[in-house]
Amino acid sequence: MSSPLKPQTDNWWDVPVHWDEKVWIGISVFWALVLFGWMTAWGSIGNQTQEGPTYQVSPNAFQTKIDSFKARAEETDRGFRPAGSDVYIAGMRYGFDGLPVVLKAGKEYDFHLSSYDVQHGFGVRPNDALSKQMTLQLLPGYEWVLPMTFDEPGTYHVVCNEFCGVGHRTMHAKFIVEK
Ligand SMILES: [Cu+2]
Repeated sequence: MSSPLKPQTDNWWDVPVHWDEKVWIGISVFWALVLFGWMTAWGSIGNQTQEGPTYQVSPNAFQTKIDSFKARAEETDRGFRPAGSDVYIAGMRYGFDGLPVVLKAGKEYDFHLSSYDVQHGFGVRPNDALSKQMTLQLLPGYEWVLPMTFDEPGTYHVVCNEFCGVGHRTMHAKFIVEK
């Protein structure tokens, strides 16, 4: 079968670029630079960028912190955490240690995030709007401290979205935000 394209006869590779094509190339390059600059700037000025100090911690040491966090939560009604306190969460095959907890809406909490074994995802989404998802990473050996505030009361669903083994799809947890 022959090609449906007609063979070129003239020196088509040596034809100057037409002026309107140059204009479009210029617009594309300009827009690419705008987007690149915006992406870089948003890392500093965007208020949804998650930033917080990270400390080295062994999984055992972090488990000790989680255990004392859970013991303190048991002293309160349904694991309620007072505003301004610290919340400790560890990913592990296959669950989240430290959850569930009950938080106060509109109040800032310092979340301490780590993992006991491998890298896990920490995807948080309100139960009634599952597409509104925020995704963070839980890394073994590191404790990431992030101040977070949940303004809307409700149940928040936590999933692992970093494939971590055969039981990955069963990694679910939740926390509750009250008015
Ligand atoms: Cu996983």
